[in-house]
Amino acid sequence: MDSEEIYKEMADSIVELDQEKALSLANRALDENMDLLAVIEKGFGEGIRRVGDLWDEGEFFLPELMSGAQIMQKSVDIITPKLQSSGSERQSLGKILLATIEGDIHSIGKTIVATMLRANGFHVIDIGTDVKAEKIVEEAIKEDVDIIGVSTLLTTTMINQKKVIEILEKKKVRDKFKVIFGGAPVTQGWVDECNADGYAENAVESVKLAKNLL
Ligand code: B12
Repeated sequence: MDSEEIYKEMADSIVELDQEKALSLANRALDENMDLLAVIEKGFGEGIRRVGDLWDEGEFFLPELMSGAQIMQKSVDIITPKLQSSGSERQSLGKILLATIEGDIHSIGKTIVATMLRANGFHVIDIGTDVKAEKIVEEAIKEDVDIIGVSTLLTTTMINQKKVIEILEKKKVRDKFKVIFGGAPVTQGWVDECNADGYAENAVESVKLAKNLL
């Protein structure tokens, strides 16, 4: 089986909600020294997006969506230590605070972004999901980070991303931080409207963006 076929098997394992197959493929990726980023993006990531589409089309219900997400998370957890170790010995390129905004519990994409940033030499502080804008700003000031990254997957919570900028402006500390947004509904237009500093569509682009900003 070539890599493309294995990526397809990985995606299928998520759609089929077959945990045993997914975990065995994640271990195989480690054993065979596969490109782990491609494994996440083209393999398991493609699978969870298809699960989302099926949910959208009414083919899947919430239990299936949750089960797919859990299998995806467990598969990524197997790969993460190896991905991260490649960045651990380098000097830190900068400090980044990551959070999913208030009202939103989606964590998979943010966790992948955190992993990739760490693997590329950034010091990442991930303060979790459903985090209030006030708390994000408070932590960013306390930790004296260079970049604040705010994730959201829901259109209804995008507005809370904007709050982060508003609070920074109100506290007169906006120029101390670069603020980046991410998550499927985020666009350049939204970034411009909020006066943020950038957004990235995936983990690889997030690393490029962070490097460019610092
Ligand atoms: C998995 C999933 C879940 C899981 C989340 C598990 C978890 N721990 O994360 C569960 C089942 C819990 C869930 C719940 C819900 N979900 Co949901 N979910 C998804 C799904 C299928 C996949 C998301 C995902 O993990 N994608 C894979 C990752 C790798 O991609 P990603 O998240 O986009 O992240 C990448 C980029 O966006 C970017 N990125 C992400 N964050 C950041 C941050 C920064 C700073 C940067 C630079 C980049 C960046 O890089 C990442 C890596 O490449 C999507 C469908 C989809 N197509 O996205 C729906 C989806 C996001 N969910 C949706 C909904 C509606 C819900 C619920 C409201 C359902 C409900 N009725 O309860 C709840 C939300 C509850 C809440 N308050 O948050 C909708 C949102 C619709 C909308 N437009 O608002 C979607 C789009 C499904 C759909 N098609 O309708 N969900």
